[in-house]
Amino acid sequence: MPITADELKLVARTVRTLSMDIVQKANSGHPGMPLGCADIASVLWTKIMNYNSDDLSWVNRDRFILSAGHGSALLYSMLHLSGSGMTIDDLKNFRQMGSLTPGHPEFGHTPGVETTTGPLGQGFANGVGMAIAEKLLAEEFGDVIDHYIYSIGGDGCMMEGVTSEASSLAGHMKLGNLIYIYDSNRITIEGSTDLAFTENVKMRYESYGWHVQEIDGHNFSEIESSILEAQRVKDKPSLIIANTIIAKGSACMEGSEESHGAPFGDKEIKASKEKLGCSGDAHFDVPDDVYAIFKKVKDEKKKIYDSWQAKFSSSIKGELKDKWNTFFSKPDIEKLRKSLPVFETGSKIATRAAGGKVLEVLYKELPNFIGGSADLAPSNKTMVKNISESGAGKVGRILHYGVRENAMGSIQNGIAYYGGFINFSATFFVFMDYMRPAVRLAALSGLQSIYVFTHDSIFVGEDGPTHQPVEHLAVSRAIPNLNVIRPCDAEETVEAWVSALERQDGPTMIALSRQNLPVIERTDKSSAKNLAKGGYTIYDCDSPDLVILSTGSEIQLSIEAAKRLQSEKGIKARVVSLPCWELFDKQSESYKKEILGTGSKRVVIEAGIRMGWEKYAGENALFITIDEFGRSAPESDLAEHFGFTPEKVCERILKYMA
Ligand SMILES: Cc1ncc(C[n+]2csc(CCOP(=O)(O)OP(=O)(O)O)c2C)c(N)n1
Ligand SMILES: [Mg+2]
Repeated sequence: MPITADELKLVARTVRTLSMDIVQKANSGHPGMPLGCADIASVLWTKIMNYNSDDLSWVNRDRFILSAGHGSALLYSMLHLSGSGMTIDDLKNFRQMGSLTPGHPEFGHTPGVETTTGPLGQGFANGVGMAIAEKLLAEEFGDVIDHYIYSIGGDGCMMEGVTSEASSLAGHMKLGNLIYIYDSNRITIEGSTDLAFTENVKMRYESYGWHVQEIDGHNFSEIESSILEAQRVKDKPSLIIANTIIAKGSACMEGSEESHGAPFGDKEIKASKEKLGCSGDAHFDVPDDVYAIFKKVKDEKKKIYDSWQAKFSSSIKGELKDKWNTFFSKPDIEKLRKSLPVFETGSKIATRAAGGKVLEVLYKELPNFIGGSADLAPSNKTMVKNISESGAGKVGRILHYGVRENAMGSIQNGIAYYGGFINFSATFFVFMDYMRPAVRLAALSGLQSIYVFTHDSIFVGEDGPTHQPVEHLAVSRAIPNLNVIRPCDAEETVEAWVSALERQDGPTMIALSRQNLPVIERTDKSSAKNLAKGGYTIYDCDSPDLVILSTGSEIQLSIEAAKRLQSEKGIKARVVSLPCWELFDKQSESYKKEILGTGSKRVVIEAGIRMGWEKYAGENALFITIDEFGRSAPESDLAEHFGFTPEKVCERILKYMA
């Protein structure tokens, strides 16, 4: 029995009363958007989306992204009504410590929440990543994968630059599985969009190559028919501009920016409920009829789910099943190790080039390994031959993001949210600034987004300070739950990748050099495998007079300086490679003490700002760091100017020791 218009009306009314109550009880939150989008959400959850509320991780479910994350009360209401495990008590605990209903949706925290949203625009960009993942998975496994990615975003999402970048790429790639609904209420926090947003969104999206429709977002049949039309358009992503009224259904708040981000107050809520034909005194009330409607919806959707399961069993078997399992399980690292490159001690290779050699193996050995650069692949060394590439109207395992770092970070998170793939992005380290919002969200959401950031210091050289990161290591290390790895040579680069592959519950950043670096001479004790511990002694001596702490390209310099101090001055120095602070911090106190030594003399050598190093070296250490912007000059002149030569380093250490 199809859902009738009266039933939809009842569902939407319940979404409205619930959303008002949720925000009121918390005494904080955003009621305007949920009321304005209640009609759209009711259609989506009852008539459009395929899902199984008893199996929220079903691979072929339609994805729903609330890009306007402030409207979380809407999503939580839908998760309750659809029987996805959210209870009325959860709704009553909106925005409270430890509840399943935080202020903005958090992936990994609340079952049924597909992406962490709140920073506007992110959700729309995440969806593009999901759409890419869906298409790639369908290419591998056929039509057992054939679903849509739906999202609702508001004026704010439409204004954000990240949305523009992502939408431009989605149009180019013809991601027909994307169906975005723009909650065009023409209201943002400061008032009417006339204040700051008067462009023609329809024309803009048409020029991106999208299929665009405009509807009355409160008319059930227009909502449904526009979505069905969007589904039929296979070769273009779809935007449905839904003209809505913020706070629709409320007594006095309709169309007002005041409804955006504050509870209505008891009086307005009572009046609104009465206007909607409900009791003004009932709170968190869900009529039995509404539960009955969702029972009916669930039964219908279960049939679709069951027939999909049958199709899956009959089509994904034998070798295809094995392949499927490689997509959805952790890679066998020990097996992979047999194929990973080894490098000759003393030979010189830039860590970005070593990273490129690793990528060749990963692309070959792991069918679910994908990624790409923001138009810097030749410099990042991320191009691999004979691997499918994305382009106009097609997806590929090598993604050409174009010059769109901002969207790249968020699209890559979308791929990670989706699951089944291991994915990386690449650019110059200095341009990570353009993707910081996404890096932060990957860390917050525990996503395996991997970053290949090359040209990791002033030793970029002639391109000058615009292209020379100095504060970027510190900025990255400041982000909780992000592993920042700066390998010192090719061997550590291999181990950095191993670490990134092992880590499935958070992002890993690999900072790589432009310039050639020698492959360091190692003993069993100083094996690069120690990178897994974050830090280790790479050059040792008995009872050292001082300990040098360093990373990346400055390790060779540190070892060279240590050798000179010993041979010329009889000063004994140990060099500690600390490629990943976050991993080192997880080691036992005794291990850390053993590595850092107990003496009072410590030297830090890193071509970046000093910030943070005090934690390992103490305040009284010598800091050979770069606490200003670099210069446009050849690498050797920069080393001379900033004191990163063995002579200058030894000079400063001698002064410090005295
Ligand atoms: C990147 C970012 N900037 C600013 C905000 C703060 N903010 C939250 S909602 C909002 C206005 C959103 O307007 P719209 O999307 O039209 O939502 P509506 O008021 O219609 O619900 C702003 C500026 C944010 N969440 N994210
Ligand atoms: Mg708005």
